Amino acid sequence: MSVITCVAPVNIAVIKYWGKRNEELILPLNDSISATLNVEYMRAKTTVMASPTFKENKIWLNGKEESFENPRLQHCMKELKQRARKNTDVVNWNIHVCSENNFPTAAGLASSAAGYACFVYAIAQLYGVEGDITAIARRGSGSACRSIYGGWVQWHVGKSDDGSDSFATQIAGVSHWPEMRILTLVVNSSRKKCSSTDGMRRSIATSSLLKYRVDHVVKDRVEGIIRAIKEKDFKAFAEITMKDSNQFHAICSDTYPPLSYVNEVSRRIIELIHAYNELRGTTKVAYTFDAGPNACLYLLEEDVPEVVALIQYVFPSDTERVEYFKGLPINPGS
Ligand code: 2P0
Repeated sequence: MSVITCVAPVNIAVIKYWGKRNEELILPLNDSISATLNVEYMRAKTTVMASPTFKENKIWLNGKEESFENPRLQHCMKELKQRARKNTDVVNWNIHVCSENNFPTAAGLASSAAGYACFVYAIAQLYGVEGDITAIARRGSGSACRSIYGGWVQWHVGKSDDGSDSFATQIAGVSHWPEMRILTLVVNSSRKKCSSTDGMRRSIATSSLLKYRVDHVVKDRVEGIIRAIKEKDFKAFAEITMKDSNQFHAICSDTYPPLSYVNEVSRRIIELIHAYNELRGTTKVAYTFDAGPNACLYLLEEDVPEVVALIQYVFPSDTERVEYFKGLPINPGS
């Protein structure tokens, strides 16, 4: 029997991934950029047991047994086995996997990113896989490749048809911008109506704005935000982050039938942040929204107390169901 337990945090994209050019290989239409949270906060935890006595592979997610025949799991397993260190008996044993998230699953809070990053990392440890594993995590869920690293991470679109150059690299480590914090406002923790995978498929089929973004917008934003991160230019970073979030949700509206992930509370948060930045005379906070109504705020440590107080005042949690996690220092992933 061999047992291993790993944790992997969620990542919050500032340049969004939305749309695949190859569904089977999970190859994106554009580069994306994110920061990986501190592993103490929102994370997946996965235990993998391998034994010659196990009769079949099994997986439990948050205590509920799921099918191991899921094609994405199978793709990851196939690649991990191909890359396994030779002469490892454990590769031929069946495995039992238990994975749990300490935050709402499939509520637009990057649960699949943390889950697949953790699954791939744990089995890579078990099999003695060496070298880059981000492209393997990508086969589970695109955004999972970014949760393999801590700090600031870029998932490269790649040019090849086989996906060999579509992997993630670290732009800067966690210690590069130690004052940065992420505040997560849980507006609604129920499961989203349309999964990211289905939503992307629909956007590719119907949204001309998505094509415009890929052809004319993202490249400059990627260059601009990498520069802003490297120079720790919060104002430039925040502006690109908010614009990219807004464009992603504009693409959702441009999709037919439209995708609607943000809600009235999300829109009030957007207005509040712009009003706050105006009042402070400079950009102090950036919002970003993924495929759900929950807001992620990027801000610097010195502004956390005032912004948390403001959020509590405007959205008392008992009436608006806006909870907040504490300020999140961005630390290395597993
Ligand atoms: C992101 N999202 O960059 C964007 C922003 C949602 C909005 O990555 O189909 O769950 O498994 O590759 O990774 C969600 O996409 O989709 C996502 P699949 P995934 O974080």
